[in-house]
Amino acid sequence: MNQDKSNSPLEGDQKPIYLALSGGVGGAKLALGLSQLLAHRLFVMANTSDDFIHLGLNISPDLDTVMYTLANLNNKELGWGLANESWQFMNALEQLNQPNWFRLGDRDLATHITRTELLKQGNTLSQVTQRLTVALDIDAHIFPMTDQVVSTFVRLEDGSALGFQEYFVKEQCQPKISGYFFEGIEKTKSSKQFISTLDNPNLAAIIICPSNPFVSIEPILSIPETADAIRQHPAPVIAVSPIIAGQAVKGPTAKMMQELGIPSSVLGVAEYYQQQHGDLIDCFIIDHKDQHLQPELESMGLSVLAVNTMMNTLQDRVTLAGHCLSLAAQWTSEHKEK
Ligand code: FO1
Repeated sequence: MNQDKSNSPLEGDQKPIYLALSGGVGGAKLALGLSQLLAHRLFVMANTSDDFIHLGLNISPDLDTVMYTLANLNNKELGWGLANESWQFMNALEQLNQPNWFRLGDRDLATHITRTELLKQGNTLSQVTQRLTVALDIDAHIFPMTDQVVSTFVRLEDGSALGFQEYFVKEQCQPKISGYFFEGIEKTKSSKQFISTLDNPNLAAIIICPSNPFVSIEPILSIPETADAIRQHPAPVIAVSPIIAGQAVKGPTAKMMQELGIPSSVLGVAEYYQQQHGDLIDCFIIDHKDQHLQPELESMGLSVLAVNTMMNTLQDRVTLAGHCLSLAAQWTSEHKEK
């Protein structure tokens, strides 16, 4: 079992390290590809504004998806939770007429019970996550974006607000949204691992995974001082588009874009990031189906690479991860003085 989970630069290890910002499924797929190439040299900061308390348990869906995927324990059919799951607990709960819209598998329950108990004992979410990743024998360093509580809400057309899991799971993303907000974000601080990863002289690139730009990546970048700290870092910031030919591979990204009045295309994603965060992103990886948009993206000052971004197989994930690393190296050699 890998016991070395410290975030300090490994002694005598001058090899580059990489920071990935990730939401759930799409982000976890790229993180898996990166972890195959980098092992302990990969640092994954996951969104925690999807987190909520359900049936008294602290659920951290994106941390869980990244952890289970990197441990190769993820449920590939569902896209969340653990493989080889059983549902005795849910069946018993239904018999007691308790809410069953959010499904907790019998094996998955162990994670939520452990997290809840360790948090109750006074551990931070970062400490809990570190214990879980060590126990699951994951080489990469996975940590939450913050140790404070942040909660995503979507704004509905009638002006009311709906908690993210209720919108996403209970309502299956059906209601039209007019916006979203992250309750508590202004009081949060970046996790210590984020700061120590940015301070690590071996940090070679920051990779924005192909996760939902609005409700997965935006909460991370909205933590006070986070986007500025990333922008000021000399390493390139590489974003991988979550949109291919106008469609999201999975999840409500394209639907949300339409409802928010943002064109559902790689251009819409790039323009959104630029409007929110200026010149934060240096390089943009798009699918070759969107290659015709490359000149327009380049005119926005982005270095663009068009490749296959559809990650169906493990090999697809590793290949895309390899493109991220090569693009980072190329950008760095061309921009020695950022
Ligand atoms: N997603 C679902 O669509 N239905 C569920 O019942 C469900 C349960 C669940 C339990 C634990 C967990 O960590 C995640 C779970 N998810 C479920 C996934 C998750 O809520 C969403 O995919 C993310 O929040 C979006 O990134």
